[in-house]
Amino acid sequence: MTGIIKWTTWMQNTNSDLLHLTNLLLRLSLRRFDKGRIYTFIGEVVVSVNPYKNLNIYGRDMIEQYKGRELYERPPHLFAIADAAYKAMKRRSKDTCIVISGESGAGKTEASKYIMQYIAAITNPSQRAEIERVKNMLLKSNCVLEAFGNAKTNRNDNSSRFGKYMDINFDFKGDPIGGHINNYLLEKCSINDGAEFKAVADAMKVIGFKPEEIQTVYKILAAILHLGNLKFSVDSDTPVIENGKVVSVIADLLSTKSDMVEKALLFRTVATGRDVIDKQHTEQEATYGRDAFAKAIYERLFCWIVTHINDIIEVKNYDTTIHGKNTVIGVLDIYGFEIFDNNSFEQFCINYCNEKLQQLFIQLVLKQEQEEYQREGIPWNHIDYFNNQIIVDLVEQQHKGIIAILDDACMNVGKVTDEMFLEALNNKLGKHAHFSSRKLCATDKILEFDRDFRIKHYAGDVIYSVTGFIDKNKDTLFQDFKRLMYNSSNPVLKMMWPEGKLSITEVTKRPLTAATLFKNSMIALVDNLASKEPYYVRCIKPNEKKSSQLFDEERCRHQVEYLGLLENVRVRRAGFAYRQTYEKFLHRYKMVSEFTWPNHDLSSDKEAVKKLIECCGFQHDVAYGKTKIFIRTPRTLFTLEELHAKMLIRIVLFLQKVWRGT
Ligand code: AD9
Ligand code: MG
Repeated sequence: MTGIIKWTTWMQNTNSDLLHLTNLLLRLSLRRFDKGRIYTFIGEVVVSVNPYKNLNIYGRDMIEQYKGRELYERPPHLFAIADAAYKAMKRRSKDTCIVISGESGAGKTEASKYIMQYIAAITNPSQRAEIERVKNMLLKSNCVLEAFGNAKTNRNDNSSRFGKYMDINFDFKGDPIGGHINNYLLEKCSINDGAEFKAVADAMKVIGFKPEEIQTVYKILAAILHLGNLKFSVDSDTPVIENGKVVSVIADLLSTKSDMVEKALLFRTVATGRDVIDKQHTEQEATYGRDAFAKAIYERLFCWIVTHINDIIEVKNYDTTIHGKNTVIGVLDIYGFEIFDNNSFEQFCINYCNEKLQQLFIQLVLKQEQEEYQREGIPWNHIDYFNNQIIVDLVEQQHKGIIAILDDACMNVGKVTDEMFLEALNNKLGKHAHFSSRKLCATDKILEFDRDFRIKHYAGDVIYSVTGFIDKNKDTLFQDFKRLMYNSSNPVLKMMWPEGKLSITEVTKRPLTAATLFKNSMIALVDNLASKEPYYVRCIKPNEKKSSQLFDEERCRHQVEYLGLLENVRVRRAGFAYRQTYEKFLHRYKMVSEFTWPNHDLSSDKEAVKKLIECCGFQHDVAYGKTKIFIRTPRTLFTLEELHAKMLIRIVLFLQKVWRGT
């Protein structure tokens, strides 16, 4: 419990600078980490430090301790934030969302699982079988997606290579009735070794995949592994397949013919005017085609699994005219800011995603908060914060942003190279304060290579190598492979490749590029989150060694900075935890004062609220705006809630007496 009390008290008493804030947060986290207390509150944000060991803090007894309690009543815990989001959804019919962020291995996915488990545990008090079924589906679908979307990386043994946003829908009673998953696939090349084969197959069966579908899934995975073993050599300038046997194995697994697989690997059908010809690949093209094919099959498989799960878990038979609005809690488990030694297209996308989330945070928490104080005429020291909209624009602006410039380069006919893309960046963004490259500042020692460019992100500078940007963005798969899959005799596979039915002369529309697809999905995600009441979980990875003993201060300091925690703290320090219009506030609490219950005779609701607050002795902890009362610390609100509850009981007892005539 002490984590939050000491912290907030300190925050109110000091005017320390940012460095001090960081140090304090670090020291506090370290002390708590040492004692196995991995959670800390900053306002409604839970900061979590990965303990790298199993803690006995997620059991049924713990769940009972948080169920229905107010946020600050119990020590900081994920369950407290899950309960807060659930209560807001249930009491006020508000759609809410929990945004979990942090770097790879910081504990996001574990946190999202505990949140889901908590919600599953506290709902369905009447034990209805249908609700149990929905909950079971939601939990099992998580397990299936992890099996397909996770991989062992050097930063995390169970790294999610996709961002996941899951909506859980609730009925008017607050019981889950279905859900929906959106995935943001990051890498299309990492597959698990199949050790969990049985567990995953069982989970798929429970969710409702048919046996032949499960079999197809495993055949596709096997085919991808075999594609990885396929080798080309060059014979008289043309590529040939070295290990032909592999081709027939792949053809078998994909329910197609060996000669057709071989042809798709070595030739490309092109339309020249009215003629259609088979053009032989170079060895480089064949290798590129093979890898693109393997990645595309994997991507299709993953998307098909998500779609299938969504079909099964979507809300069914809910009549809003009878049952009222169904509400939603969204849980976002998304990759955090990544800075590696070598940063490429994937890191560019991830870091752009984090800029978008930071912008959302600024809009929802910082900007809105300050604007509201101004509107209400509350004295307020303006907090300086860096508005990262300029970086979001640098990446996504139409015609002028990096993605638009990349797409332009990819549209060029003829051979476009990564260097040409970099040249275009230099020409168009040369004067941008957040962009630089070696060509633009030759004296900059940090920019070591000609192929590098640097973005000054809100979280720090990241140097990206342009190598691979064009290929990864185009993400082209020769139409021949799509036709090959569409003509498979396996109906599940065929269904995954509908555009394979187009003949070469019909294929004219250029598919959207990878970066544009990612950008569109990020814009949609942020719009969706912005419509909900957000709660935040910020995960910190204490060290690179996956150790439960080490707290690497330097690494943690960096994370504290880029998770936006300091801005959080500063707003909290200066701000108010709760605000409400005078009318609504009176409606809820008027019974706690004789001056306001049952009605007041003061000149306005505002005056009545002032009287009520003075009666309770809270005048030091509130501010009065034009239309709203602002309460600084949650404790005041809890005390008001307690008084309200006590008065309710007294009123009920009184009424019972009246009815009984005693
Ligand atoms: V990545 O971006 O998907 O690569 P995550 O999701 O942030 O990453 P994850 O939740 O997978 O990290 O956590 C990494 C590992 O840390 C887990 O496999 C656990 O071994 C360990 N971990 C994380 N959180 C906890 C926890 N609350 N208790 C115990 C934990 N161990
Ligand atoms: Mg994860």
